[in-house]
Amino acid sequence: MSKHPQGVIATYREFLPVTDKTPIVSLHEGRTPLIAARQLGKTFNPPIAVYLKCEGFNPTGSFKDRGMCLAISKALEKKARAVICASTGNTSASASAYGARAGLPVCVVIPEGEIAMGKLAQAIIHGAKVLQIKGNFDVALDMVKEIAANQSLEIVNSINPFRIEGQKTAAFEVCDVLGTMPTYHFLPVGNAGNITAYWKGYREYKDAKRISSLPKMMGFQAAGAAPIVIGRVVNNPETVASAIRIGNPASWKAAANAAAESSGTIDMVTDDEILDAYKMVAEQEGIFCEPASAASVAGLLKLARAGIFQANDAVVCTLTGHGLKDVDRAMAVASRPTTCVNAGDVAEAIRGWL
Ligand code: AN7
Repeated sequence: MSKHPQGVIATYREFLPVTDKTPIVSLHEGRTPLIAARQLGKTFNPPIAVYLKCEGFNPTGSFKDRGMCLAISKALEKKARAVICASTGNTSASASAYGARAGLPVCVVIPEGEIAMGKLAQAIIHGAKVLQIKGNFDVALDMVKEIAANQSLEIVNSINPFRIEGQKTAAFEVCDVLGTMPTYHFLPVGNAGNITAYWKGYREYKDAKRISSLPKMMGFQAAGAAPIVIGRVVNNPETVASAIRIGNPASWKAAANAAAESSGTIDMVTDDEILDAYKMVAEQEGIFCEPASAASVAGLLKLARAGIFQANDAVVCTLTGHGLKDVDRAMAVASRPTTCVNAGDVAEAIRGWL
């Protein structure tokens, strides 16, 4: 086997709650690229260094794989008979893949018609039991909590602490690659597990003296689904960013703490700002993320306009999921529609193009 450890548990074992008895279920998640966004940072005044942590490069195309690796390994260790989750799509895709690999049955409960088709396809092809409900993510999560308790199933939503443990490894990777910590870390916020996980990771790296200070945690909700920002549960959350259409986040308090303790913020961006950022990273940086992921970049652009940055700041934005999960959205918003021409007219069509 490789001399390099593969997967987040092998790489960061000393920071994770595993023992020799834990059967490791890994798809070689993690070690995702941290890519300098050269166009983006240049446009600010002053220009700053911006990096994109491209979590869409994980095995199932989202950051969920880091936490799922831990959660499924621990479920196997305790000999769970099956696992269950509610999901806006990515958690269900990841649970289905890791469950398949572990030989554990997976049940996913999702809002009917509200998750991106790529994510639904993933759950189906990996053989999960897919239950679509009339109701949003928050309703699905409430249901899953109740059913899991009654039928002794293992929940693999981020209320499972092993999910947060695995996801904190993304913060370790950022520091390992930069050789230091960023000044700011921007993230989309839905159920608020990921910002909680990054904050835990950064604090543990500081305690271990791998970094000398902590970044400011900058979380962004979609304006139509921004309970933490407005300070109350949103009963009918609405946003084009279906992954973060969540009105009552499970890690609400932990996320608010991460922002407060780090002198960061939890703020919101409109759907238009999200889609502008989504197109910008695709057109100018060559990276195709899903709409929810672009909330981090939209937040960065919003605060850059407000003039909060200084010349030496280094900013990381996490792009949480891959754009190919939701091709319908890409087709709907792309700046350049396709043109159909007769084969004989291609040369002529190109002439007017550049
Ligand atoms: C692409 O899959 O909640 O704040 O059920 O898929 O940790 O919830 C997905 C969330 C951001 C928000 N970006 O992260 C689910 C689910 C993408 C996501 C988030 C999600 P959290």
